[in-house]
Amino acid sequence: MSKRLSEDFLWGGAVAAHQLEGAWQEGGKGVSVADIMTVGGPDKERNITKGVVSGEYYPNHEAIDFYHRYKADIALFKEMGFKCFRTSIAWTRIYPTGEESEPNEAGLKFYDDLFDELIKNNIEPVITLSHFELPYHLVTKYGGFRNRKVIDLFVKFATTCLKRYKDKVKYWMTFNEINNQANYDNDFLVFTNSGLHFNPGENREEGMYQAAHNELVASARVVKMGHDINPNFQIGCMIAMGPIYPASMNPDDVLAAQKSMEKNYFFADVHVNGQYPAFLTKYWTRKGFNIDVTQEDLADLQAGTVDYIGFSYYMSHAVKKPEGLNFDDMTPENSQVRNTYLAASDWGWQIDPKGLRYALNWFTDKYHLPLFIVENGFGAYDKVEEDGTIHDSYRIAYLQEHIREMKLAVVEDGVDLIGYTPWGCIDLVSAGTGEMDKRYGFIHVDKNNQNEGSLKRSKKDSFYWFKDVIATNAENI
Ligand code: BGP
Repeated sequence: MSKRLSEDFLWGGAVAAHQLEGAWQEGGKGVSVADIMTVGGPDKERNITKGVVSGEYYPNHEAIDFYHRYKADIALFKEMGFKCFRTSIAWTRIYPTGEESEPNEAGLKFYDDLFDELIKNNIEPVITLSHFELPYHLVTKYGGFRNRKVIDLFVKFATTCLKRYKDKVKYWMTFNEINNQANYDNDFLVFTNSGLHFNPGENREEGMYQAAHNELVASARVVKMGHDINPNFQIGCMIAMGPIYPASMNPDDVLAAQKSMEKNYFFADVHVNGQYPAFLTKYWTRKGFNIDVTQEDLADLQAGTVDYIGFSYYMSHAVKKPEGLNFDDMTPENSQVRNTYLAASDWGWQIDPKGLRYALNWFTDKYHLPLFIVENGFGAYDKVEEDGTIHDSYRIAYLQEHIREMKLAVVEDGVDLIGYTPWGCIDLVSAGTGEMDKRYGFIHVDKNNQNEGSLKRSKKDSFYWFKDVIATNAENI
């Protein structure tokens, strides 16, 4: 087996439209769920407002103004040697409310131009169709993905994109981090994924499973449609992967970890195998959940299985079986514990490079499909020195350790890996907190949490480091 990554390994970077484009009302764009969220912080939740409220600051509205500056930014990606660039298509640029019968040509043209610019620079676009960008209108009118009507509207949007860009884009993903909503007690995660607000007294978990099912069906229909439009398309799912370890060698904790993995990652089972695993349908029965799953849905799931698994990896987790509760009643709140072997970022995300190797092997053992690491990175505060330099050694250290483990998974364990796109390759608005000062980039953007700054771009130390990693295909790591 080769000791090297393949020469066509897709090195690049990843972003999402709503976190960097800005221009929230330009080119006919409609309001998305990301446009109505304010800024939080390490200790403050991001607030979801009822529509756009005057006087509130919404960081995604301008973001880093990539919409107007993408040519210069792509030149910097090219300078780093990117082979690919992952971004999303903002649904509300194409169908501003989600319900128009015809797409918005200005929105389609923007992505034509963006993809042309990438291709001109030999950078392959890798495109997510839904990255926390649901039209807000579909929340107010239908309650988001809980309503089956939204399946059809998503398929319409996705089909428009797959047809329009069929000769420009080969790698697609359907729903970003679809499994985040497994944490159904978290208002932010269920809202950004599926546009869900729960009524008082409603069973949140059951509501989440219905919305998730509707998304899984929508995804499968889009995969099937995509393969008909262009058989060369590679269409993947996108899973937020944080392996869940047992807190001890107590068999109860080992089983607790396995059960938690099942609840978080069954989404991948459905995407890959085209059917629900038995542990989940039995769980629904025990809980008395009544999920609307039709015969047609089951056929759709079978017909639209994915070509690869895209995933994000930031950290791992650990669980302890809660005393006196059975496995069915475990939630992240009552079972997760800190891993005492690991340090954490300023936002409490525990740093675990070996967990990435573990994740790559776990996916491979379970699904036997090519993998694509489409997000990995270290959110940190950066300091700009007087002379304008930024010495982000902590970020280099994080990425270096993760790339080392990734390489081991490929060259020693034989994992089939398409590429690696670190998250937030240029500083952008944090999805979780809305902060600008939680930075991931190789490229610094002069803007802070208070909406101050010139938006000037500058290269951090990690820019030169990652350029060398790509140029040498990580030979020196
Ligand atoms: C993932 C999302 C991204 C991104 C990243 C970092 O959950 O797919 O959109 O933002 O995490 O998270 P955050 O921005 O909260 O630091």
